[in-house]
Amino acid sequence: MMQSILENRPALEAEIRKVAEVAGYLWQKGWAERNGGNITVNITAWADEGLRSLPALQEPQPIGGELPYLKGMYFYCKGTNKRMRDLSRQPMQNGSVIRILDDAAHYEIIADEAVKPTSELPSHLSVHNYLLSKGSAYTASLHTHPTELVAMSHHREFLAKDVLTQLLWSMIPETKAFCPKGLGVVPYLLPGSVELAEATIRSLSENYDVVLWEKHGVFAVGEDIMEAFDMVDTLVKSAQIYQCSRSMGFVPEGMSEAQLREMSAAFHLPK
Ligand code: 2HA
Ligand code: ZN
Repeated sequence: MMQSILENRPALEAEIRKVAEVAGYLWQKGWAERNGGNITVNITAWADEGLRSLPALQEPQPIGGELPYLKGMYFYCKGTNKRMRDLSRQPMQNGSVIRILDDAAHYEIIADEAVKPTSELPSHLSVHNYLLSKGSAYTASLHTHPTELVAMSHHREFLAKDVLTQLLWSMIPETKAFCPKGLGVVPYLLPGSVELAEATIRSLSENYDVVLWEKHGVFAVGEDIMEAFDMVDTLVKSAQIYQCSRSMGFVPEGMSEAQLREMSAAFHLPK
């Protein structure tokens, strides 16, 4: 049995356990068919000397651009073509740890096995580069396919700025409290493309933590993977209340403007 970098590194192991737990939720919720979705976590804070001195398992690979803030950083990445349901049981066989080289343009895989990182690596890494450039404490990024939110993104009227934010906030008080920046919207773009990565960063920079990729899924960032998951889960709860009401034959009334303002004041929310 080969040794895992998680052995004798309880803090790093706890972080990867969270990733595995979230991957299990994504599968159970039906948001992760086949290899759908991606997770990357900046684990540089847990990269001790021993981990930093591990040799590469493979030739350096291009990251698809130069991302200066990532120089010398370490990331856990879901593997390309790997399934969330498998990752939930075996995170180190369905994902790997990479090191970004000093040119900030190449990475190498260092542990546990030579599992090639996600097809969305360029977009995930550009988002991490953006977060670090802003001095953000966020370490985790999550892409998943939540059915109700993707369904809502097929309706043109819902795609205008903050229409969904207001609608989802008004379904249940917790949504505004726990997803206080709302839901950004990115028009349909080819999965894995540089254009999608750039549009995602533009939307995050308008002060959103969760953005909806039209007819595809969501992309969320947070201090850890659990926080990113919780925001998506909260938004989906609202979407379900809306759709449940519609399927019972009525348009839900929604909380009033005054009730939403009262929430913002009571919980010291930004919007
Ligand atoms: O990697 O969901 O958008 C699987 C995906 C890509
Ligand atoms: Zn996807």
